[in-house]
Amino acid sequence: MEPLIITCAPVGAEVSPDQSPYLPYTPTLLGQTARAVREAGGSIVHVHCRNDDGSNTHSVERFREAYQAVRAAGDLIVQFSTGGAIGMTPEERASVLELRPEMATLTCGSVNFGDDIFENSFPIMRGILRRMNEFGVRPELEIFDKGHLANARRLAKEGLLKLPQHVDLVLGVPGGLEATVQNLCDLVDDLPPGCTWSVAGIGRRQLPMAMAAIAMGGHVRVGLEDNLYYSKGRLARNEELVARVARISEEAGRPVATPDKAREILGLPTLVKA
Ligand code: KMH
Ligand code: ZN
Repeated sequence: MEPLIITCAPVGAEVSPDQSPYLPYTPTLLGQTARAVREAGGSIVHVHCRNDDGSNTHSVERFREAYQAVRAAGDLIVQFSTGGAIGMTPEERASVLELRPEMATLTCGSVNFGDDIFENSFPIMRGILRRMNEFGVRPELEIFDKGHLANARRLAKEGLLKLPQHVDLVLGVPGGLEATVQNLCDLVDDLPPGCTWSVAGIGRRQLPMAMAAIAMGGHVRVGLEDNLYYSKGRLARNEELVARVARISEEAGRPVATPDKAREILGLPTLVKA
């Protein structure tokens, strides 16, 4: 089996600093977390940004600072969110692509998201993809529901999306596909040929989904964006979640990928080191 790529999503749009002291919601904190995540075995950092007061932002300036902070912390693959937060405009969500991160997410369809709707109509997806193509940013396809894979195939047919790509199966969002091993297997069976994949289980399903992916030959996303807890009632630090997955994978005989190895597996260009 290929070495395991561990993505860390250290801070998302739905969790707030008053829920956990371990959310790296400023560029400085993000840089510190990135360093610890790298040491723990992570190879990709998925980036959302906050203002100093903790509110969500998709400002290009804040993302630039975040990008520089992660890069200063080492050789991790930097992946921007284009999902942003509920209520952001598609233009806002796509604006940060001009910074040309190595990767960025592309959610492949609308989905109920708690009591909200995370809107990703075909025009929205096409708009984000055009910007990705313009700036040479590699998409990671975010799949929250089974129909999202069909949407990705449709975008490929239209010529906007090149396949295969790396696919992240986000399971357990209230309103999306539940985080069960059966659902994970069904999605993996339905992947376009040649795609690599990871799973991001939400909440307490994060660890079981990670363990299934380790055994199946997929890759794993963990982090406080998806799950605030290490165990029942005990808040987690991002690097602890990464270290636990790395430990389990090594114990199972599957080494963890360095960022450079992850670039090779994902077909990303080698990082030019300064
Ligand atoms: N915050 C969610 C509405 C992504 O990063 O691309 C969307 C999200 C997905 O987190
Ligand atoms: Zn995200």
